[in-house]
Amino acid sequence: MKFIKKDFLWGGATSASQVEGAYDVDGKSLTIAEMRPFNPNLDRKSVHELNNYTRKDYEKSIENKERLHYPKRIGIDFYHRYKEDIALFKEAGMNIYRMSIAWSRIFPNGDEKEPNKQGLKFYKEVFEECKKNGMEVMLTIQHYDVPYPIAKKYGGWSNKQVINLFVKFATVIMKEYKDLVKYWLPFNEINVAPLAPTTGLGIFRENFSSEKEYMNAAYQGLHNQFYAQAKVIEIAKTISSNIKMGCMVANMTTYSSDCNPVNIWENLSSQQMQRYFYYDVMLKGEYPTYSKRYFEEKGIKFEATPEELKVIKENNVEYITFSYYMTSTVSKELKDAAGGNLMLGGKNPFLKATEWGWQIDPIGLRITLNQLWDRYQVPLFISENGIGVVEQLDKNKTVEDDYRIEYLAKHFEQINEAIKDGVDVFGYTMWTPIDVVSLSTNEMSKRYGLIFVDYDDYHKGTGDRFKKKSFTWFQEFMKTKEL
Ligand code: BGP
Repeated sequence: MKFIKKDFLWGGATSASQVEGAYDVDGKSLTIAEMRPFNPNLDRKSVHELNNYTRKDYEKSIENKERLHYPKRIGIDFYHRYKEDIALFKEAGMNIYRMSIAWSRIFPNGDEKEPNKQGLKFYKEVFEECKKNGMEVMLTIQHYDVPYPIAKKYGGWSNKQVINLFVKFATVIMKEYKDLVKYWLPFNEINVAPLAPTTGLGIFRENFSSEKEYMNAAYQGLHNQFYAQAKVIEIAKTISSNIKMGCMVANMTTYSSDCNPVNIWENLSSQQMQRYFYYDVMLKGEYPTYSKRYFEEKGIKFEATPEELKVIKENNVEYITFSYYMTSTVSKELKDAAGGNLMLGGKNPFLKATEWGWQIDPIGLRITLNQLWDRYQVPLFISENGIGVVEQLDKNKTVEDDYRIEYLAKHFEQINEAIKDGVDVFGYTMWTPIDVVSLSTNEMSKRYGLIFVDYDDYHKGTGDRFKKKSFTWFQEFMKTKEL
């Protein structure tokens, strides 16, 4: 395929808690991510039930010295092997690496006076390694890994004190890394917060007397993140003009299940509250009118002061990044059954799905890019996209992952089409350049990488890295893509 855009950023994305391991090394504290229970027997299509784990389930894991049941505590040992990994990303031809920084390494308790020097040193070395290898860094400041001490002492993001802790953390790292990191994303998939409050906000259901209180806390937490992000943008302007602030949304594009206007409306209103609401707040700086009706009808209440709203209004992001894995469908019937909160929508008879039920839709990416461009007219970046598959090394110590090559090639083609449509897309980081621990299932066996990592779900294996067929394909694509 001939890709028409020359100065395009191509790379891979990972997150701290899914790759680093070394969960208790050099002063780091435990995070929510590393305490998330692991249930290897769970049916693949119902992994989202993991959101029902309770505080007790999480806390039990602190006592549990059996680290193997908590795969994120070992990750792929990126903490010790990052040089090897970054060299492989370079060899693949990548010119950007999206990664995240663990708050728990910099302020392990959240409220220390001084940052942890060992944590700062680790990331400086990683960023320098990226520079040395000709890669830009895109840095997510929080990627689903609220430090447990913050969840415990402050009750997570619904507490406004957490805003100050986060802003302090972000300020420290912006000052420290302003010359090494160009692209900054305060929160990963900010729209997942109300859908999975423990993962996104570090708040637990049992801390609230009713479901209603819990939802109020979730939206309070979300508002606090919107405000914290705007505050960070405000401060960034005083630190360096080199810092480019963007947002990151799990872009759950859906279609109406048919052409019945009833369903078309339900789809639109669901797209408003699951996608546009977030972009609207972060790009237009205001809570959109439709959200006010939604909150009123659902009885959702949270505190947003005039001062906070002013900061949100005045400090918007410069560009949009989003994750794109699949699309699904929406109907009134489905929505009613899910109580309005559809995480995974309905089936689309025109699409094939992965083992986890994620429906593969390359054209949906072109549709999404056009929709976002029409509505916001800011540069767009696909910060996650990829296919999770159960894989094993074959006798030649590789994986013949033709399905991944097909998945990536078809999505690249649609990005190209969107660029021809006139959409301003400036980069792409695949999820993932290398196998990592899965976010939702906590397994190693849901693999996304161009590079195979020799660990199983119980971390048996050498941890060694092996190139899959898709690695060579991508390398070739990088050499031959341009006109
Ligand atoms: C996104 C997250 C990533 C990631 C990816 C794949 O929502 O930002 O952290 O892991 O999804 O999800 P999973 O690992 O559950 O397959």
